[in-house]
Amino acid sequence: MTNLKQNLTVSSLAVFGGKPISKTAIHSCRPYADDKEAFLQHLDTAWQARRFTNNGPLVVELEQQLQSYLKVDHCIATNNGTAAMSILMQALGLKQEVILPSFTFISTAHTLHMAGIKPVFCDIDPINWTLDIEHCKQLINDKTSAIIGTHIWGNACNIEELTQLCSDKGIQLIFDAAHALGCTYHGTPIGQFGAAEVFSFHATKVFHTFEGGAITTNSSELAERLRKTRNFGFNDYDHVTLAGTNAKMTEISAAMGLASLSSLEKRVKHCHRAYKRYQELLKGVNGISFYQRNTGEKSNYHYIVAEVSDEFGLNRDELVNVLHAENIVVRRYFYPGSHQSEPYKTLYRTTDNELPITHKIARRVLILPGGADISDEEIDVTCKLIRFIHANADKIATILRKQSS
Ligand code: T4K
Repeated sequence: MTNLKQNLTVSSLAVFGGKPISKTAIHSCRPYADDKEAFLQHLDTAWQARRFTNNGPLVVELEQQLQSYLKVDHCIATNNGTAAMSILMQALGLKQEVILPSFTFISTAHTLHMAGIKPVFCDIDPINWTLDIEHCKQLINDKTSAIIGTHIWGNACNIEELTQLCSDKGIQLIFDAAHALGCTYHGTPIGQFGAAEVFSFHATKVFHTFEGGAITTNSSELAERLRKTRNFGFNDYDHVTLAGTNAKMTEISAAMGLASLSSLEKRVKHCHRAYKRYQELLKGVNGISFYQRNTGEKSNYHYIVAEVSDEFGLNRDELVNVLHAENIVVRRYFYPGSHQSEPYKTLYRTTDNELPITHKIARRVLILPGGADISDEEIDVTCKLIRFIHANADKIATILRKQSS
């Protein structure tokens, strides 16, 4: 699959017209596709029963298994993480202004905006890259109805301080745990903090249902409202008791979830090994450092997150261009930050000076090929290439910059 150029030279790089090092794309988060037999068995059950959606038995079973895995009272499965966040905002009655990090997937800002709520962008901590509490405090005003923290790359926010702050101010606290299945905070599984937490089970995640998501909460009253909101507000066959939408998970998605939940820990181990292999193979490369996981906590290591600084010799975007040409599809999650994406850039004009850490990290972050399906060979090729680029950075940068001027 890879075309290890034996004598790698600057002129043989694909960005300068050479053959790409990999014939097929090496992705940052290619979905895993094991457990096929188990998936087909679950699917057959749904097929025989002619039960494909509307809170079917596979969805109910998956919710129960997730509840016991996460040690939380309620799990409400949905058709994706964005819809889960949307019905949670609706069920909690969020309004006016909500504080969130700019450095997260754009879905959260969009969900607020589309519900008529102003997203107020907060900066991040320079080490953990989660909400900067001091900045949060400055942004709270009498219109603020909630704070949404993102447990970025599975690293928990400072939950204790955020909980205290929200309780002092009388506002809601919820968490975007899209990256955090299988991760802990103070040894407790993420999924039971704040009023509720939202997971994504998108195909690119460490546990997936093709598309899917879930909300977890210890509040029975909120769980009941969420179940109704997920299904058009129906209370029974005929009675609609609140405004709702269609955010239901299908039985096909639940079949995938049931087939692969028990192998989650195996995939976490694989991701951890991949992370350590990268650290080992890129040790000593100036200008490449790895995002630190919270000490003493369990992490799923699903995203291989690096930071590219000036010492590398090429800037992050130049490195991305060279790697993409070689068919190595590294990503810049979450560049340029939600505050610099439309419509927020034009509507609110939050400047980079107001969010200096977001600005810095968004320009340095590099998601390397990883995920539960990554092979040693793909990691080795990627690292070999990055080492070569670093060793020849002056020459490569000179040609690239001449070409673009
Ligand atoms: N909050 C946070 C913090 C999030 O990161 C996300 C989603 C959400 C909320 C919202 O949850 P969902 O509503 O999505 O459940 C991807 C995912 O679509 C998205 O779920 C994820 N975060 C985000 C970080 O990444 P894209 O547009 O970058 O995906 P795409 O299609 O470029 O795929 C990524 C890589 O994986 C590519 O190199 C191709 C490869 N791939 C992808 C798919 C889907 C495959 O090889 N096979 C596949 O089937 O957004």
